[in-house]
Amino acid sequence: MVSAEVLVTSPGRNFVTLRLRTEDGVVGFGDATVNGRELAVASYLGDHVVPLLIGRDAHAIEDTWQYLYRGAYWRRGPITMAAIAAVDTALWDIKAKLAGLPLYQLLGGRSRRGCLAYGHASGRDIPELFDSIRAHLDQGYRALRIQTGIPGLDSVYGVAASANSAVGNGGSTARYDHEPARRSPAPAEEEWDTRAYLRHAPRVFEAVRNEFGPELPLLHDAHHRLTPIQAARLGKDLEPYDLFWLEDVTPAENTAVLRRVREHTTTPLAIGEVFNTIWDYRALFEEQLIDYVRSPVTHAGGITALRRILDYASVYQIKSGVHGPTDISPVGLAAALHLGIAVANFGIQEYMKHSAATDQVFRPAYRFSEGLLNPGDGPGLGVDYDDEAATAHPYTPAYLPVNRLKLDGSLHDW
Ligand code: CS2
Ligand code: MG
Repeated sequence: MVSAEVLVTSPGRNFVTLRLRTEDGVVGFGDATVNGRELAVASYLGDHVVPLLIGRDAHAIEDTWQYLYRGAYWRRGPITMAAIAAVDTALWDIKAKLAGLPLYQLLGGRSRRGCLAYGHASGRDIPELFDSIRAHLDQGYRALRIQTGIPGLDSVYGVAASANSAVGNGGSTARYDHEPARRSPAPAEEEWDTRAYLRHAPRVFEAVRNEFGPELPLLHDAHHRLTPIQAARLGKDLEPYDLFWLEDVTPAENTAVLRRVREHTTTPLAIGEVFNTIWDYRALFEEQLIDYVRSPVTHAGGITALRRILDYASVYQIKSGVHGPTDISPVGLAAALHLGIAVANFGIQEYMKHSAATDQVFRPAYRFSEGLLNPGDGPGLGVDYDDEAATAHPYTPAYLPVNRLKLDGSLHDW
């Protein structure tokens, strides 16, 4: 490599991108965005990784991965792994461009017509939710994540603030309030009440099944907020509504608790959007405690690492369910789609459309049609970086909210 640039832009939300360039002028991109901690990973890359890349062989993807992972001594962690992911993704982009092939061809070729995508349907109440579901179905979605407001709580993370919100797409496919971060010098504070949530969630899914029938795959995200026994109860209570998955029921540090959840429910479980290595999944795979892997390319150490995780998962009939909110940049999403189109154990891909301003910077080639995402057939990842458009959007601090219990203001799990 002759150059490695760390690019930070904020077309509505912050993104960190690595651009590598070879001596013959081939350019590759990698996503290193860590929502709410963007400058930490930009500094890790700029201070500690970029100097090691100049002069390295751009073809040596595996060796570079091992060099940055084993060589750092301080292994794992979201910042380190996002930095490695960006290098790895950019090197795959370069290799595919040099081969003149879309990246998925280097990963084994096409295994399916497209990657089944799920969108985010939400509403403050059930009528708003139904509007949002209808709007998504009209746009072609064939699987939907369902989140709603909870009676007694002013706002709930993952729910669009208003069906007519001017933010994002507008109408009843509006982005939710924090999208998923909010530009401000400090996190917003939200109230949380687990008992109210546990009472309300089954009613929502009952209403959705009554209105929309048994076919539509429905997903739900509990955002790490439950204890093991609460999670077990939610899984059991949702069984009649046949969820595609229930996501992040408990905090991610203590994965052993999923044994307790699994003992009690046949609702499929998904976890891993905040994991960063294959080791986080070991017990979960070997004991078959989960059904879907949520890691994105961006936070799991790149295409090389996520491919390895998914191969390991396949031994246990566990499938991919890659994280795809707007804080995964178009570069990270493109990487997921090339992997998703190729691997045998693809499950589903989260898809929360980026803003028009974001797409102007990255110019992604991927397309959504009839519920499926396709990465495009040009050489490489199929993304670009428009420096002029990017510079018009300087970095702006933004944070995810925090939760405090409505009962007494204690800080609660996220
Ligand atoms: C969510 C994300 O998409 C999801 O499943 O959990 O919105 C998540 O909260 C953000 O990506 C956090 O950065
Ligand atoms: Mg999630």
